[in-house]
Amino acid sequence: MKKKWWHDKVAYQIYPKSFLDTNGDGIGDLKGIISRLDYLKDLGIDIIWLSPVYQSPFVDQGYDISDYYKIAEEFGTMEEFDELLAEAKKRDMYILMDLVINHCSDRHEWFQKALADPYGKYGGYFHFVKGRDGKAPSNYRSYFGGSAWEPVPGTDLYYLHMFAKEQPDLNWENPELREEIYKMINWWLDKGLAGFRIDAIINIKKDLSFPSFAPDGEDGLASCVKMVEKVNGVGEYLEDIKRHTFAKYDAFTVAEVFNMKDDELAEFIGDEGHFSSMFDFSAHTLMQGENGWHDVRRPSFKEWRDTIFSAQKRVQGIGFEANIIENHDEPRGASRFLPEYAQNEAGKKMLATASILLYGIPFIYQGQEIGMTNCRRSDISEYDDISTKDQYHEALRAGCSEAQALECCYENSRDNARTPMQWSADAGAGFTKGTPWLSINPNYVCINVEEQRNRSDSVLSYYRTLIALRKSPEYKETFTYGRFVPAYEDEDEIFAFYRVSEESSQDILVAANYGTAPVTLNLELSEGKNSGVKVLLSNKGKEREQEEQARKDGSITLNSCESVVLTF
Ligand code: TEU
Ligand code: CA
Repeated sequence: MKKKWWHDKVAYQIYPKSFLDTNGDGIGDLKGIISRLDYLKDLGIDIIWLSPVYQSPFVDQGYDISDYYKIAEEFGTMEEFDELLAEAKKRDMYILMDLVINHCSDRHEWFQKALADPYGKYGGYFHFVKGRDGKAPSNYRSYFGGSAWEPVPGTDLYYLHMFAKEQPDLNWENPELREEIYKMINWWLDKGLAGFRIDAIINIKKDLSFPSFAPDGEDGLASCVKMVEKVNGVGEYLEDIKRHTFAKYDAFTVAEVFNMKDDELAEFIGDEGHFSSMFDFSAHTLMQGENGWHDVRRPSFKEWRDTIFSAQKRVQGIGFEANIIENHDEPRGASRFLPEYAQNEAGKKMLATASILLYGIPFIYQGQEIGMTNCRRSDISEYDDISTKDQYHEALRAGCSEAQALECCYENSRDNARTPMQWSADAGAGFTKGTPWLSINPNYVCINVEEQRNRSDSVLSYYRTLIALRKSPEYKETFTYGRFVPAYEDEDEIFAFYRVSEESSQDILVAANYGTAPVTLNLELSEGKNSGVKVLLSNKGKEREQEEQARKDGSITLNSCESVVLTF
């Protein structure tokens, strides 16, 4: 594998609206981000991904862009953005923006002009398609519910929107549109961006005959993802984008790809792949319900572990995936992946250990480093997220009571991750002096940065130590390039793997006990190697006694919610 500048980096996702508000309007802003760069640097972060900060009506929280060349007023100015770039650079940090090019906002000038003249130049920027028998061109259901087609007023045309109706899909078949997008990407890269996180990109390729599919719900519609899964040829677009933009800048790109075909991994993220990296969502997809949040299933610990292990094995020798516990579209990982008895600081550290030390680029989502959790709401009106509202009603339609539907939202809502960052126990959680745009999780009084910052056994301190270990000169080679090898797979409640490096001749074992009973693992040491065991990290501060046991007995005992990182 060719070495790249970003291989050994640790990344952090900022959801700007909820990060830090400096002017009291209840909305996070660029100034807030600038003022916390030192906090992130201290945590060990190299790369920062900003969820969209472009001008937007915020129907889908900035994923509906009305001007790709402007910063949203709510967040600040272009001067402040430039200052953010400069301040990051001073600290050897890299900024990624979110690239949302499958669709734009219906408020975008292109779409407004298209509506005014559907058969003119800008009509061709979108999928304006004639209805069939006075109905929509096909039976697609959008990702946010309802038909993916919306009538174009005053015509017999419909426009396609795979997400909200305020997010019309762009027509990638049109070379003029592609040119416009490339120009825009290069404009940002010229400013000094390090690259992009690329939104929903697999959707850009459409089957222009827009075939209908057998309905998969009582609404008579079929998920639009069916068309995406069937159509071929997205790779040509992706290659074209790369060649005209990213490749010229050695940019780092991490793509949001669902529904990739199995044999396409190398094509996507191999040495010459379309992207630098893409997220491993396998554990998240495993948790999805077939028909929505009301039938989400709770997989067993083993299913979850084996899913992550398969993804790790699959990517070996091909490229680097980006590993996440959570993001702005997912519930909080501590609430989702930890059994009830492990939803505490030890459990959160255990979860972090594996995620950060897996093979790939770790991405931490804001608040994960202090162990933020899902947030309970007592009424649907307290949610903001468009997809939460859709899923709530979907649950009611499927026969759930209001209380049950709310429970689905508590467990799955995207707003769980979008509540304001908990900086302190002050009113407004240190996030705002005004009224927050989305109400703060009441547990901010105990879970917050200020409380954890100088407490040496806090989740935050542990993240700092964990990242420092991953990046330490001694172990960096192994944690970056070392092979992933599963360990103790026949143990039902142990999550364990080796990182093995021929280069540094190091073997590192990472092991965690997700069960309730203690487990003793015999270390697979060759004769006389006991004395060489070194415990690098314990989530319970038990480095010394674990090392003693390993050296004496060649074994390690992990109590419930205990994890260890050791080398031999
Ligand atoms: O997400 C794409 C995507 O597929 C999501 O719709 C996902 O299935 C959903 O969030 C699960 O509830 C990206 C962004 O990450 C998301 O925030 C945007 O809403 C979406 O694209 C549209 O831009
Ligand atoms: Ca603000």
